[in-house]
Amino acid sequence: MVASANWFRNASVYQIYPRSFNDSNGDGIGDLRGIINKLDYLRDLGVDAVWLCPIYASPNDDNGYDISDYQAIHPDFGTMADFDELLAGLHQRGIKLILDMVLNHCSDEHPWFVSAKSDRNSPYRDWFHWQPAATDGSAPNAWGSFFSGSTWEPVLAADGQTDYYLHLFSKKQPDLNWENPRVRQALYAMMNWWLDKGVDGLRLDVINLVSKKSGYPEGEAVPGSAFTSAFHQCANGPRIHEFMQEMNQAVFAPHGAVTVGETPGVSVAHAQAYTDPLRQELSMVFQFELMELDSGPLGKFDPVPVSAQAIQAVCQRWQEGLVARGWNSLYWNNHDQPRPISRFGSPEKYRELSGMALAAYLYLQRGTVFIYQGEEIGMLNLPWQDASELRDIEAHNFIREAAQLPEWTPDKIWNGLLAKGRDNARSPMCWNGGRSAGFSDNLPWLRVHPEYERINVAESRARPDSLWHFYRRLIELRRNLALVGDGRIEFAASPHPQLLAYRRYNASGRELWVAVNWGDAPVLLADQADLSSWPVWATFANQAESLLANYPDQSVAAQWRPWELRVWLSLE
Ligand code: TEU
Ligand code: CA
Repeated sequence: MVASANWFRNASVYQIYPRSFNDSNGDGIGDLRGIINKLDYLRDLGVDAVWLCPIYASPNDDNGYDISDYQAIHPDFGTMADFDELLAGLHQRGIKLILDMVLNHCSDEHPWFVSAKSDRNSPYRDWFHWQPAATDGSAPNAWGSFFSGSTWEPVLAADGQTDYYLHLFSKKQPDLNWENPRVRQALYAMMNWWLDKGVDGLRLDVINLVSKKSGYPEGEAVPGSAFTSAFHQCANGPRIHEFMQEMNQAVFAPHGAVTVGETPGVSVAHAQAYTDPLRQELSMVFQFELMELDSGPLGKFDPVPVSAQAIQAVCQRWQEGLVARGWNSLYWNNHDQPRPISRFGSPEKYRELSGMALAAYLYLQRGTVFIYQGEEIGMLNLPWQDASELRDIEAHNFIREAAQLPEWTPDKIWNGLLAKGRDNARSPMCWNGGRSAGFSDNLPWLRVHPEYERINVAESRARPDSLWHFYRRLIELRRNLALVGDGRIEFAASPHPQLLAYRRYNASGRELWVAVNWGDAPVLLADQADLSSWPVWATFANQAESLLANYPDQSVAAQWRPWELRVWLSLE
């Protein structure tokens, strides 16, 4: 067994978006009791931990990422007693709980901000970022928010003066001022309160944005980047590592809590600094490079095709970059991203085959795995009909903003949303072929996938060769094979652009080989020349056992079938 402080190294974490997981009381919104009712499902899948997206009191401008009380459960989700029961039920089954902490901003309805906004002399005024208007009365600088429009919102004070407050996300998500030590202490005390309850870890929302440069320098938009200039000015700011170390000492270390920082835009070098155990900052971070591969010149909603080689290049850079210091997280999707088979796989022709190939390719690398609800049954993006079906603030703000810009036609806007909109992931979990896919006995808050009768948990569990059973085996294999947690990795130069492979090895002398044909087209390696630059599968396979496969017959031939996956472990 892996030492307990490092339990996360071989672990698979299952992410739950509570609004969309399971509705127990028929109001169309998933809730904590709904999760409690599915605890045996999580045990059967075999996951080591659950990451729960925000469940706190919130006006839901951004579905709970705008928190108005960090120590209260949103009534839509249930009560604190429900929470305690959920935590106990997880622990009874040997599953750990990771809570989502939104520390960069709170809700504009949080009492801190209500006070700060109403009175310049409020003790909470300095808990936020306030700036006077520019000389012409406009916003302090030209920063653009993640959710379109300016990052600055004007507030008219009693004396007739206008001040602006900073919000990197929606205007209902004012940024907290981490320069003020009282803010940091309040957040640390709040997190300690949750950890004292027995919570095992924390996912820290956009944590690399909390240290702002003094003077809010405008900077320039970086061409070809999915992120705005505000983002570039605020990411990995001047005091960020000091803050992470202080928080580690005050909160994480005393509880032995595992942490994963959501850090858009981090480089390998940044990630080393955040996750080197000697520095005592974070256990790991979510980096975004796989998620940015399909962003075109106009950003996230301008999707471009992604090659297998591009995927391997990102994986290789991160795996090699964090091998000596630091730790990777491995994920294909979350509540902000589209469904991975729709995005990187073959949703129509080879839904399950490509789902298996994607999962094994990434999740047998070195790092902690994060599986997003529905991924294990191969859920897909939705064929949305029109904007009235969408619920996400990002989508609606984008539609409004892009409609004013000449480079965006209505078709281009809509195609971008179909491919990349966040509601794709937030559509309710499909449990069975019954009413509302078994998610609710009422009309859900967001449209159910129209193919729920074909793609659902009951169907997938009933079929031994399904994607669900593949995920269960993969999770088990990760946990039981030390090589997956601690082994080194070497990526293979490929004889064909569509073939990706790597091997894992450690001091034991055993080796794990993983290879995938990344595409719908079969690949035939014709001659010896091709094979010389490729792992010699035929030789290796003679002294190895097949551990996982997505075709029933694992013949080791020069012929690679569509999305064929081969995972081999050398014999002892
Ligand atoms: O996301 C921050 C983030 O960087 C993105 O994933 C972002 O949501 C998306 O790319 C916008 O294009 C986190 C949360 O995961 C997200 O749900 C919240 O909306 C956001 O922070 C604000 O709290
Ligand atoms: Ca409910």
